[in-house]
Order: sequence, then structure tokens, then C-alpha cells
Amino acid sequence: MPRVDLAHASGARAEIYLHGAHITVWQTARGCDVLFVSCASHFKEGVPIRGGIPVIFPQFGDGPFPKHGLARTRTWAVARTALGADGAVTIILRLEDDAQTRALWPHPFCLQLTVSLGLALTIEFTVKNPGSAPFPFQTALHTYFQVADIAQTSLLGLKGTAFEDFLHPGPAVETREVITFYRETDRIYVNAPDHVVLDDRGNKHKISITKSGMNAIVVWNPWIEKSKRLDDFGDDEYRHMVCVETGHMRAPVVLAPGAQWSGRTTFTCSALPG
Ligand code: TA6
Repeated sequence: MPRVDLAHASGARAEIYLHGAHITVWQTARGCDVLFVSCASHFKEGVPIRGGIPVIFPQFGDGPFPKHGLARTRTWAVARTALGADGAVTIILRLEDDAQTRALWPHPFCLQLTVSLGLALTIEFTVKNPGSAPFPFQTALHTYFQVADIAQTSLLGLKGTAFEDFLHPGPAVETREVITFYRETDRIYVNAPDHVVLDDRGNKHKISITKSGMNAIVVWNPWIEKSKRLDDFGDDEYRHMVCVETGHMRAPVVLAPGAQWSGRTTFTCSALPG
């Protein structure tokens, strides 16, 4: 499968498959491998890669279209590359509608994923509506983080945020300052704050996640039983990953003809004190 490798002067690097414009590797200047990819992942036409950063569009989760939409299983094109004033290495990947996508989702669209690798990793997702009718969509960067040990991993910044829990339906609000992981977790935090921090004490580092233009953060770990049901995921891999996803969902974006929408996420990785 065609892949693009980005290398920054600092030593940071990234790998992106054109299949889904799917980032599978982000290695920081300090040599930290931040993203998780399952050893059992498929790398084949029509099937999403399990891990890294899947691009979810135009539907989040289940619904009338394929789960999590169509963008993660399409082959994207390289539109442009550039070197930013700050030395960041940038690539723009593009996906446009075709007969196959219109058979699934009857709208013309143009998607752009702008990936900038510097001391931080910044991803901007842009949706354009070249058609004559508005269309609604939901989207997410379904990021899989690699962690040394899920029992030594916590997420900060969501206290007081309302969430939808797929495992325990009904309205709820996050009461914890520090979210820890000890069972299957599958929650959408809607109207979530723009900044959260993932503490990976086992690897002695923390990941700062800053979103803009998007309303939601999704937190997922399949834990024991669901891991066994996933054919492209190892039974024990839940111990070494957690998804913290940034996106726009529930209240879909409705894009007018000729209009465009953008959402951005910036990731930084820094050492934990002590
Ligand atoms: O983002 C969380 C979630 O929607 C979970 O419900 C879980 O199913 C996960 O996505 C993975 O979905 P996938 O279609 O990639 O197996």
C-alpha cells in the first residue's frame, strides 16, 4: 500500500498511508512512538487499518452508511507538500467523490487532510461542498495512542462535561478530575473542552491534545471481552492503547453549497516530571 514518510529536522517522523490518509506512525524528536497500531491489523483494500489515526467521515459510528463512514477505506491522493516557515514538514492529502462514494453517500465532496510535522503534530481536516445542495456530516480523528500500561494511564480535562456512554445509556456528566481505565470504555463527550491531557506514566510522558472547530471528544478502550471479538485486534492489546478522538458529532455540521468547514487537532508529547 502506498505510504508517505515525513521527516522533520528535529528527528521527528511520521508515516501516512494513502489508504484512508491514515497516519500510522508519529515518532517524536525524543524517539517516543506515540501511536498504537494493532499487530493484527489488516493492510488491504476496502478494510480500515486498526490503529493510528483513522479519518472518520461523513458518519461517526453506526448508521445508514458503513460504520465510521467511507473516508477511512478510500485511497487518497497527495495534493501538495511544503516546508513551513517554522520548519514544519507539511503534506496535503485529498479525496473527492466518485461513482462508488456517491453510490454510498449521494453528495459531491472534496476532503483535505493537512498534516504538519514539527515539534508538534498538527492535523487540519477540511470539508468542501462543491455541489448545489447542502449536506450534513459528522467527523472524527479516531486517534489510537500507544501506552505502556493502561493501568498507569489517565486522562485529564473532561470534568463537568456531559457524555453519552454506549455501555450505560442515559444522560451523564463527568465527575472525575482524573479519568482512569479499569473496564470497557466507550463514551462521547459532547461540547467538550478544547484541551485534554493523556498521562502515560509508564512511558514517563504526557500527550497534550488541543482541538479547534470541533465539539466532541470520544474515549474508547475495548477492554477484555470486546478485544476478543475484534478480528483485527490482539486479545491483550487493550493493555497498551487508548483512543482519545477529536471530532464533531451528534449535532452534525450542515455544509451549504460552495462552503467549507475545517477542524484542527494539535498533539504535543512532553516528558512527565520526576
Ligand atoms: O470510537 C469508538 C467506537 O465507535 C467504538 O464504539 C468502537 O467500535 C470503535 O469505535 C472502533 O470501531 P471500528 O469500526 O473501527 O471497529
